[in-house]
Amino acid sequence: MSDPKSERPAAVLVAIQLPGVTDTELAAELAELRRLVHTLGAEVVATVTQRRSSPAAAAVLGSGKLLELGKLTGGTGVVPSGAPEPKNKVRAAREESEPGRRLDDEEDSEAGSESEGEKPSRLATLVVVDHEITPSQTRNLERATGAQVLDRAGVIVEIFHRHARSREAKLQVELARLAYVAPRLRETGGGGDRQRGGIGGKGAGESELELDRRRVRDRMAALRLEIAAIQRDQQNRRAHRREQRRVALVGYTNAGKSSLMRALTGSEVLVADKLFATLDTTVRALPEVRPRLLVSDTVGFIKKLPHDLVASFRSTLDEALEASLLLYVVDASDPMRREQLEVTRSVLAEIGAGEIPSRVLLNKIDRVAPEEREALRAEYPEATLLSAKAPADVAGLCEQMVAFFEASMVEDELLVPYGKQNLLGAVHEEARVLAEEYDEAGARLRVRAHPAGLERIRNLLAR
Ligand SMILES: Nc1nc2c(ncn2[C@@H]2O[C@H](COP(=O)(O)OP(=O)(O)OP(=O)(O)O)[C@@H](O)[C@H]2O)c(=O)[nH]1
Ligand SMILES: [Mg+2]
Repeated sequence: MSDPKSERPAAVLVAIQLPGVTDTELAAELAELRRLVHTLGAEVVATVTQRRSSPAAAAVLGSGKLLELGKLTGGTGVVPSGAPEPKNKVRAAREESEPGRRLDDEEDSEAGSESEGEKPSRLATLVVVDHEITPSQTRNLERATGAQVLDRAGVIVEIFHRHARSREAKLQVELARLAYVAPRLRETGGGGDRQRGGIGGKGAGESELELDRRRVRDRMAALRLEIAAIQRDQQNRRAHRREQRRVALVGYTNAGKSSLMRALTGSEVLVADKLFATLDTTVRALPEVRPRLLVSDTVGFIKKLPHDLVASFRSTLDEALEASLLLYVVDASDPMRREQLEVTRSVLAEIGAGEIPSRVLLNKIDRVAPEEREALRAEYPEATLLSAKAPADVAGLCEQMVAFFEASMVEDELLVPYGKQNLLGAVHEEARVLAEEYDEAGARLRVRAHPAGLERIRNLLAR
């Protein structure tokens, strides 16, 4: 009797509803967090939310809600006081003031569990907080719940860790993980958190903490060096592609970028109903399109992407920066599509891609009801509505891409002498041959190409 669902670790989501955050916004936020947790391989069995002006300093939730959370995880629901911590006095002072804030804590609070207030069938071993939490909040929550505690950034870093496939992505993720772990090491004062970095063993004269910090620093430095070497290599490869026309598929995670990439180029890139399925950029040529047109599939975006990951994955996005056309892929069936497009736009603007010509693709239109399609057309008059699953739509997109570059192409005549027929392959890569005639001098080709491509061919022919 093995129920695969029950083999997934059970998780509880914790969120504070800050002033100004509507119920709908909170629900959308939690839905995304639930998907992140699901991608991580856990199953959300309950959600604890609380209205507060800010997360409680000690353990995010107020004491009453913390007790409730403790019941869901089998923990005490109380942050033990008198723990041997450097910050203990401050924290103890805060905790003493908690009873006075209890009323405030309970104000308007609400908790829901997945099964309509019923007790979840099993105790949760993972608590995921929808806010950035400090190392001491993490520790306090861990003590009060007896469960592992992650915040949103932590969950995303873990997903990246599991999905990284290329050497570079693996190194980037390790760097981001260490950056996430390092400040937590700093405040732990040694002890149990050390193994998170996968490191240990003490040198003479160094405290555990100093040693850990040094090791993390050394490892981060080594990683940066190795990544820089890989990137130099990639830059060389990219320089070769630079002459060619490039289109980049960019957008929120799960919007359908890889699906479009597959449909457009026939490449076997991974498509999965998971967040951050793609972490590496893949570049492929559109089949049968001349001159060659390259398409790149890129890592997806998410709101509140941890800063270290943004930095890490910037290099992956350099690919997008070199494109002449950006296709913003949006999941049209997602109620949060507007915000998702906004996040994508702002991250790309941040890395300097704001000026690149772009088009919006409203994907997954097959999942949108006809009347809503009309509303979408009105809202995004310039956008293309399509489905990566409809071959006719994909063919239309391909035409659209070709048309975009057509405007900058010129027509010309080339003479390929009989002695240089070996260059015909190169000509066909760089140009579309409209007509060809043979006379005593060689092949006279009427071609359409980009000026730069034409120049390259002329240089080859002149050699
Ligand atoms: N119904 C429908 N589903 C789609 C469409 N395009 C993509 N999907 C599904 O959406 C999910 C995500 O697709 P991907 O192509 O992996 O998305 P992505 O943008 O590459 O996601 P990341 O790599 O995580 O950033 C998959 O389950 C796809 O099958 C579409 O046009 N219609
Ligand atoms: Mg993808």
